[in-house]
Amino acid sequence: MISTKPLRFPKNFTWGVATAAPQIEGAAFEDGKGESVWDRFSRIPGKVLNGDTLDVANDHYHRYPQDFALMRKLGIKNYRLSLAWPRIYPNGDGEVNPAGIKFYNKLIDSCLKHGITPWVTIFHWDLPQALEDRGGWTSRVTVDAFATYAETVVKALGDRVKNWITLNEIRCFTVQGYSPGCDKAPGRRESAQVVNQTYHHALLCHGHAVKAVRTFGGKGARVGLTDNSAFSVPVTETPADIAAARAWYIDQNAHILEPIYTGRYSAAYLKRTGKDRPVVQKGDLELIGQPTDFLGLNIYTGQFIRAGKGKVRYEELALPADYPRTTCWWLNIMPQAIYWGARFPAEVYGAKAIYITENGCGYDVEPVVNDEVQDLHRRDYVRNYLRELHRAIADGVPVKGYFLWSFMDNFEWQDGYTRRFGIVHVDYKTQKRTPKLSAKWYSTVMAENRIV
Ligand code: GBH
Repeated sequence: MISTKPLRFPKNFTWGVATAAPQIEGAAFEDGKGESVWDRFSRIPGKVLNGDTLDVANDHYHRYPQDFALMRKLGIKNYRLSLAWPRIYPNGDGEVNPAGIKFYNKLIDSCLKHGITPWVTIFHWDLPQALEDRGGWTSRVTVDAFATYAETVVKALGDRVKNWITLNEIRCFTVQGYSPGCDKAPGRRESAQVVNQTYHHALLCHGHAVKAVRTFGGKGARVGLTDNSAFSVPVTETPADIAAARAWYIDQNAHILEPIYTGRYSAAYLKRTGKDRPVVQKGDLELIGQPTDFLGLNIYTGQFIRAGKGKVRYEELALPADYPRTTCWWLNIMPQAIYWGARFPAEVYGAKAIYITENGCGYDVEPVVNDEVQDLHRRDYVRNYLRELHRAIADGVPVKGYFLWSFMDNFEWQDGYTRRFGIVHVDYKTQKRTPKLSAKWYSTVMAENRIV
């Protein structure tokens, strides 16, 4: 009989699932929670598909004990969640809302009681609207307010939470919220200089959060950023194309990963941005460049690159119209992105511990057969990415964990509730949760610590 060689993951590999507060909690105006930029943005006609709002979402605010029970049943041991800043500080700064702290205390206790380790993201895009009204990410007022918020939550939860993620995907709440043509909250249209300044302010917040964890996090606390870097895939795995893909990767991520890992903006970045470069104050880069414990990466897709001709270092290739993708126009299926996406930061910046803090896929249509959502497209997507992740580990890339996005279908930002990313199906009329085929498959992967 022919046997298959099991693709095992290292002992102690962290398997988990991820969500974010604004996408699942609902209770958008309950117990003193303030308005977030997404609460406001979703009410502007035409911004979110079908006019969907975050008001109720998955009602996780009231259903978290049942959700944790389901996670336990599926064998999920690690859960990446985020905290809603406007629940803790309804006005962004000023008075803390005790009901917000109380809610997260109860939630973390329940999570732990179900045998699940929480991985807490301090900020996942839901800026208090009150701060947006005072300039939002263009202003250092937001940075100061964030520093206080980060300190407050680390002090409140740090006795039980040991894994902290500072910010989720800086690009998505800066460039995609403040640039012409962008589609995310708050939907402003600012100049290149102002947009570069918003990155810089977000980087400062990352620094403040690292400081808060070091100061108040207690024993064993660890902290890192989650970035959605731009990921490249060499067209051929030959030295010339790999070098080209690496050069492209360095150029694309200079404004976020360089200052975090080197404590400076690279000469190439400063030259490229010229007079649009961010204004940097004394002490900023020291704050931003403090050592972290890991790098979180959300890897979904990539850009094909090959060596350029003559003096041109690289060539970006456009995808054919019929290239395989999910229902999301941007989510082209490219498993090798997870291989190179993990490998380049280890090689270029010396990242010592990498966690894939998100990977997954979204579809509008998922077949129901005999009452089961048979999402074989998701099972296939995840399996193919995991094979490439396994290859990265075998090649010596220090990948320590993987979190599947998402535990359950949820509010997919500008795509509302139409686009489903969950391994658990949510019926938004009844709030019934039903594990899909992919959830059962992933349960076996986690239990056996290998690709099945
Ligand atoms: C993640 O973002 C988010 O962290 C999560 O909240 C979300 O639900 C999940 O993925 C699924 O989307 O303007 O060309 O960049 C994923 C990264 C970056 C994907 C912005 C969509 C828009 C296309 N996102 N991108 S583009």
